Amino acid sequence: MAAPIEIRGFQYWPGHLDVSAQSTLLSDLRAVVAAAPLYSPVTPGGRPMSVRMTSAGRLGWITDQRGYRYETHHPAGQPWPPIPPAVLDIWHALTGLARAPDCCLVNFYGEGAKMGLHQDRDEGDFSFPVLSISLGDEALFRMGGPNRTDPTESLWLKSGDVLLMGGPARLAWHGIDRLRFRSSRLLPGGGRINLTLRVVEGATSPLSS
Ligand code: MD6
Ligand code: FE
Repeated sequence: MAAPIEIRGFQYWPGHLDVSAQSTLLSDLRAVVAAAPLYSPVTPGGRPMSVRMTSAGRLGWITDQRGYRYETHHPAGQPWPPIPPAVLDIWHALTGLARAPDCCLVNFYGEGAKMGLHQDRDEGDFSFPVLSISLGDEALFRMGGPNRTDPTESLWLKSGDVLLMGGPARLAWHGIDRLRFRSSRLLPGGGRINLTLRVVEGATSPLSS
């Protein structure tokens, strides 16, 4: 395994997945989306997000007028499908953890979609990292520090790139400013898929009730 590049505490493996591994993941994700269709989430403030979203795993991340949280079921009522084994393999190989993630959040970016600067802090234990896998069109990823006003640095994430946000960077602010729509040929209609793998366990999890 090649050593990752370190940027602002993030560990970055550019081109970790070759085209054949990317295609395999894509077909696995088509099965996920068939069982748990992408939907357009709304922020707690009532704003529609420009990405479409679904999840795989024991828990899925949800946002709606009631807030940000993890749920055991898709908004349409079915349980989330399992995380594809090929995705779990990447998690175990790059994190070195025996513990499997509870959630694989799937974000789909169509033309013009972006994601505002945020922290990932709905999980119960920040000692576990978040692993991100990019597929499809290139996207401008902005990385900051633990405070919203910390200086930021940007990076074009490409299809097959993998990024780990752990340790001191676990609560870093980050977001996607824009896409180079149709810069990749992986998705026939263009667009980008980002997978984020998370351990959710903890007292705030809905599983504890
Ligand atoms: C994206 N990524 O790449 C958005 N979160 O589309 C994230 O929000 C993210 O890349 C946590 C850890 C790594 C990430
Ligand atoms: Fe995030």
